Amino acid sequence: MMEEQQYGGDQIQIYEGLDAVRKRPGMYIGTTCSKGLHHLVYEIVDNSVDEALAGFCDKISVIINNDNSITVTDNGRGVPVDINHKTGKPGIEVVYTMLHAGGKFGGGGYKISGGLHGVGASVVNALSEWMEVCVKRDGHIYLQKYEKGKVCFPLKTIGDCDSKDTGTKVTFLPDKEIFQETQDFEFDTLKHRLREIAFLTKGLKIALIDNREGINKERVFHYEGGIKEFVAYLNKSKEPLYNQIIYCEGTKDGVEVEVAFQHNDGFNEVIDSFVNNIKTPDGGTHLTGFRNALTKTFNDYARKNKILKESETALSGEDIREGLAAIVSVKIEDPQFNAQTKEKFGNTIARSAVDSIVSEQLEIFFEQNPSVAKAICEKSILAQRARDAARKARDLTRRKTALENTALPGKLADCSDKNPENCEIYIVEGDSAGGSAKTARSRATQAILPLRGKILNVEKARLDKILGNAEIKAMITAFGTGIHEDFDIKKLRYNKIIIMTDADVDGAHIATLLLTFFYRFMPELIKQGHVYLATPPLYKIEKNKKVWYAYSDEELKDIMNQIGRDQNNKVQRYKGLGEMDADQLWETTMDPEKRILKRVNMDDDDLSEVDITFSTLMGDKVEPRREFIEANAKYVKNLDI
Ligand code: 28G
Repeated sequence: MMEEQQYGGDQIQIYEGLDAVRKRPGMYIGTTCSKGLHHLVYEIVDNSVDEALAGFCDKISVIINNDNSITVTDNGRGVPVDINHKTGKPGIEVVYTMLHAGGKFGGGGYKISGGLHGVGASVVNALSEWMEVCVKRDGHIYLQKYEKGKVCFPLKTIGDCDSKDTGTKVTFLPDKEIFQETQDFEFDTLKHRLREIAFLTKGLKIALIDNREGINKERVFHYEGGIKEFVAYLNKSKEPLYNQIIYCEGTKDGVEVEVAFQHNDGFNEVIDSFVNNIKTPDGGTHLTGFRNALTKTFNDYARKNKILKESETALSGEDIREGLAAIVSVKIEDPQFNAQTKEKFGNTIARSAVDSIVSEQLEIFFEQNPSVAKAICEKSILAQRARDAARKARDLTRRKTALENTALPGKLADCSDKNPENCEIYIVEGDSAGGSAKTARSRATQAILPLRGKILNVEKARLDKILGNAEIKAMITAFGTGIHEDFDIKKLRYNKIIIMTDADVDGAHIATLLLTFFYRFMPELIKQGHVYLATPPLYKIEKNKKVWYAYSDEELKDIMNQIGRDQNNKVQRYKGLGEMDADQLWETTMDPEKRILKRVNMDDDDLSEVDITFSTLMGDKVEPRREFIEANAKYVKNLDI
């Protein structure tokens, strides 16, 4: 690839041994659960990515082997093998057996990427039952093996190769003593992060191969368009507002900036931001810089071109970002992460670097593409109007909450206990099931809110229309928390919010509509585990006046085997909640002693993935939706949204 700069093993700086890592793994990789296990792979891959960012590597492969070990290979320069004078050891041994503090190495070395904790390969080695490193360099093939971080034998040459053939191959088996909870790698978890790295590193080809017995999966990620293709991916199940993906890049004050975005015709905003290839879910100054630039440039353009008159109020950032999908990626030599969470990116120079690069290039882009600028401005103006209307509608709901009980929705059968800790609310599909539920419930602690028909799809409506919808208004007032920036979990009137729908396709659809509404308007309800799905039975089995209920086909089979199959058996398939009388509904679905509740989870590490899930499930495009349902049937069952 590129001309190699002069480098010797000397440039590496050394700190301490690896015993500390085995004693307190959490200090180095965060946790020793599944997340920490996967983190090992990212640490090793990050070294290959650094080699790619330095311009010496364009291929990486990651293999999950049958014994759950991982092999990572790159075609970089190969880890140096010459003797490091300070330690008298080969460079490779220093890299793999000595703990390097911080991200910076002595001399000309410059580490750009680096996992959450930026601790590197030696930590992975320390936490591995064994690790094997094979380097091709200067026409030779070198090998060294380690156990729990300790060298097994001095670096040896095991053969020769073409001197143009260079690279590093690392295989490691995570130590069961450390990773007690699980040693199983998840293909989808690795896939997700490797795809992200590939988007963020244009031109880099990353393959993920699962060679475990009975599995034969392979994915290759390679994006010549880099983050532009990332934005296209975020918008894949949406209708773009214009065809181009707007892209700005540059370097200022040592900050390398890359930004890409495109609006879609929806109403949600998705901006993923990264520092040195690491996602910053809480944003930071790089994101602030981008938002400032966007707001300023659009308002300037709209005023200058009389799209917005002098007398009219400026467009807010929120209006301009309606339907925006964007990636903001910066690379900086010494990033300051928040010490506790490692998430907030606090370099002030990053703000001005992003702001000035985006402002400058965006202005030029608008001059050259007036139709795109106009489309975005017009959408923003519509958003502004809708927001004004929504504010009025919301003031109305606010006034209602001020009046508390008197303003509770008429259809709500509230519970009598006033301590929210003890209370739950059933959101029930249909008035007739709602009626049975009202009779069946335990009045002290269970409230019932029946909903008529399908609720509004919040993915397809603007805020003013959503807040005007009767069913949605009823839920907001019943829960008591308010929505969006008004949301206050302390005002929640029920500890459990339970969605109870028919056990059929329509019921599942209504549940998804409700979850979409919760996710977009009160995501904390889901994040804090307050949302549940009720599980009504699928079958009632009767024999000699005895009754059983089955909640799945499997359970039906088990029960039939247990009681013996004969003509005295009566099996009834429930088609809806309405077929059960109040007693049956209580016994099977509502009695806290007997019912099955499923709690809805969401991985808040990865909101853009959740966003893609909802817009795929609820959006207009049919094809991506079918694909999603087929590929993720198991997630729907697990209720991870
Ligand atoms: C396959 C699995 C993981 C790697 C290299 C290449 C060099 C290197 C690695 O140097 C010391 C510290 C930071 C620069 C650098 C080779 C310069 C010249 C390298 C990997 C010096 C280590 N020749 N490829 N480390 N660095 N791949 N893949 O680990 O400053 S690690």
